[in-house]
Amino acid sequence: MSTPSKIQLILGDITKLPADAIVNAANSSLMGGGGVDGAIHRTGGPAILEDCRKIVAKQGGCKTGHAVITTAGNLPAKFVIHTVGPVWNGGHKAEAEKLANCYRNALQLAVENGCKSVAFPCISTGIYGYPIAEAAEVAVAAVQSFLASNDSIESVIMVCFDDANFNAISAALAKH
Ligand code: AR6
Repeated sequence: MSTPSKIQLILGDITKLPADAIVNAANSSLMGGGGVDGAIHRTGGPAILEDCRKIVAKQGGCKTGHAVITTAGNLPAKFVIHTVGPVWNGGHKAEAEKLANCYRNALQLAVENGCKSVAFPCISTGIYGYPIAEAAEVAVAAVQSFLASNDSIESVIMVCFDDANFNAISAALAKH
């Protein structure tokens, strides 16, 4: 059974959310970047990058679709879960599966760290060029299927930074 009532949709800045974990759309280096990644490191401060460096020293970065967890530094959240979305490549390079893995693996890591509320940005829909409507379908399906099989997450907040993503997630939620 799916649990759509656990999913909230908001238009806004993910760095402002007091969720147990916020998810970062990072890159494999874990060394920061533009978009939401830049905003999270800028607002959260150097403690996040320090944790990322420790992870890189241990495991050498983060593969596409995988996730790692760090402190949230000065952010109102407790943790940042960094996941690496796929770069859009026309849709024939398993982009949908890799994007779904981002949501699943981030939620799994949240569960393992006792998080009850998790906020996501629209992974891969910025610099990585994933078409917004397709990304929204994948995101909503992946989150709903995770919530259907796991009771410990109480709230997933889909945080959209623009109207196009907000409308796409809203349409995907209405459909599923
Ligand atoms: N809060 C919520 N969403 C945001 C925010 C914010 N503060 N800022 C941007 N977004 P992007 P990607 C939205 O480009 O496509 C970085 O350089 C944005 O409007 O941040 O996965 C990384 O280091 C878009 O809808 O991530 C990687 O190299 C969504 O977040 C690369 O970009 C994702 O856009 C990852 O690209």
